[in-house]
Amino acid sequence: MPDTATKRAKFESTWARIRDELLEHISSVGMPAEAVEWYGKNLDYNVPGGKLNRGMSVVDTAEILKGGALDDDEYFKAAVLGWNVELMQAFFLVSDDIMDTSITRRGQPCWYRAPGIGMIAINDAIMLEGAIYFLLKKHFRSSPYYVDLLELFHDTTYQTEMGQLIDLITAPEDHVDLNKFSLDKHRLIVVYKTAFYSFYLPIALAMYMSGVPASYTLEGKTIEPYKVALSILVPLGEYFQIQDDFLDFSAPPEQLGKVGTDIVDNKCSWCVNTALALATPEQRAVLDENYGRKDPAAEARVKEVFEAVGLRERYAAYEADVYGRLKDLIAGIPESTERGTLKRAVFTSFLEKIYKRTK
Ligand code: DMA
Ligand code: MG
Ligand code: MG
Ligand code: MG
Repeated sequence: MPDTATKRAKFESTWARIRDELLEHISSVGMPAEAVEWYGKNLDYNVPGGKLNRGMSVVDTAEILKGGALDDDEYFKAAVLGWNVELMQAFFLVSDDIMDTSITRRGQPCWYRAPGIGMIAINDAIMLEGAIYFLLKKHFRSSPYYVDLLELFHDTTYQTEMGQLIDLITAPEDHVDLNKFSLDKHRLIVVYKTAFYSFYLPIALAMYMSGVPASYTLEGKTIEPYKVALSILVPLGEYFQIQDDFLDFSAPPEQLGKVGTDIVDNKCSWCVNTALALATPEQRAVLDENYGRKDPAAEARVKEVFEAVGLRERYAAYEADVYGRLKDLIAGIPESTERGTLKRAVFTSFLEKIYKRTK
């Protein structure tokens, strides 16, 4: 198999065609040149600059399920689905940065803070979402699994929005009450706001494209492959968001590409929940006084408590433990060499992409 850089370059090379299809379409329905130009900037600024893990996972999974290289047509179809996941990600991130009052994303100002953009970014986010359904219709309208794709994108969007809702209402701007946080609440938030769209969506898309049926029989047992996939990808997504929470506190912005805002934003993150469980009464008082305050000195005092309770060591222990548990879960997946069935490598490949990530 080609190395990651080669795979990435191949996936990135399909973006220009997809972008042109979107721009040609809005031009063909009569949008003026300045609208086409605006949309082009929106697409270029917000879609291709990330890690592309989600998008590339569609292609990788399709290859693993086929058991060999995709032909040009199969590759392009998988890439369209992959870029659709990246479009969905861009739609969520542009909105998320407004709601989280974030500063930077992927090493540049958040789109709503870029010169001349402001709240037009809300409509730009909604147009990024619209692009998904334009591309699905254009490339999959005559596929037998078109409705499955549509439902999957719609259901996943709705789940993510529910997750964003509970993320936001658990973090009111004007009222800090750390008693309302818990690791159970955290799990619910992260499964809904991250795991479904970042983990289940790309794999399930590749499964539909590869003709994986809703159920099949293996050694006399009925397997429901989409449910099996969900049962691995939800805990994998939970791990990924815990990494996101930890990096928000611990990683230098130059490395992360974004400035962490969780402490100032009063977020129910893994870090504050873990610190609450470890804090002495004095440390707890510091957290109560300083968490969720729009003041860099208060944020620094919270970070001191995070360091003092040993959050970095806790995180390292959590990561080692969850990696082992996920490996065991994956090893338990019933597998066969038959076409159209689930393969363990789909999940190992995704796990290895995120294990010990630093950005
Ligand atoms: C991520 O939440 C969830 C979505 C749906 C974008 P977040 O605010 O922790 O993301 P980030 O740290 O990238 O702003
Ligand atoms: Mg955010
Ligand atoms: Mg957020
Ligand atoms: Mg975050």
